Amino acid sequence: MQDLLYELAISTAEVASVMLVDKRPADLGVAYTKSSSTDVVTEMDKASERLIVDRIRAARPGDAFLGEEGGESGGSSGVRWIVDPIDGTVNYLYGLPDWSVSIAAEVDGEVVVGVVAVPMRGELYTAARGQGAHLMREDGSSERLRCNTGVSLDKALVATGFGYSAERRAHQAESLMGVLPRVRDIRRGGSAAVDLCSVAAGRIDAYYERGPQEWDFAAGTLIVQEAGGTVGGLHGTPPSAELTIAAGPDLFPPLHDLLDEVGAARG
Ligand code: LIP
Repeated sequence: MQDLLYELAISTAEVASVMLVDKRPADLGVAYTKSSSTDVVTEMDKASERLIVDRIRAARPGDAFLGEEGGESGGSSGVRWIVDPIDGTVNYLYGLPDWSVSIAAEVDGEVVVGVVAVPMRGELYTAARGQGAHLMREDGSSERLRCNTGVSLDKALVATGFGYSAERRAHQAESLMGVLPRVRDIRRGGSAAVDLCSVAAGRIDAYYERGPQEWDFAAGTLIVQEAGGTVGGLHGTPPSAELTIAAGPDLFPPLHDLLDEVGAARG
């Protein structure tokens, strides 16, 4: 079954990616906003989620879904799909390249398949539990992913992100002031799923953020784990909206302690 879910996630992410690139209106605008005036949704977020859910449901009518735009919808098969139709919507709206389609499949509460498509880079990141993580490129080449190891905190290149409320951003800026002098540098890409795949690919050493939802990190965290990395929140908790951290196994503990010290899970 895991192989079937894996193939379905890959083909569905590819179809959604083609639609998001080929059918993006030149005058794309904001359809509506959610938690704040900067938390935007475009017609393409809705169209992508509809395409993904309809395509998977046609193949597997009994499965459940959690989608960023459509929320939860039930099923009886024990399989749940966790879908972010466009992760990095603001990047997509502005025509920046770092947006992605993120699809994870969960069996009996455990994520076993994760796929993140980054169409503007021609890249598809995939992982199946126990099978490793891979990067497939448009030119047909692919490679097995291994995250960076042996990186000390002061030499770590760390990605992070900020929420959609002014109050949350003020807290995130405060904890960032504590982080910045203690690491090599910070990157703000705009898509949690892309950032997590960059950790898996060794393009950055770590990622942390307060606020990402399950659909932002479900696929990416499996890809990091299958690339040899560690993911979690504070004090042994799993990744969550409270705080999501991803890093190489030796960098995770000192980064965890720094984030705890600067209050990154507060506010
Ligand atoms: C985005 C996340 C990103 C975060 C943004 C936003 P969206 O998700 O991927 O990490 O910093 O604020 O939440 O809203 O584009 O799906």
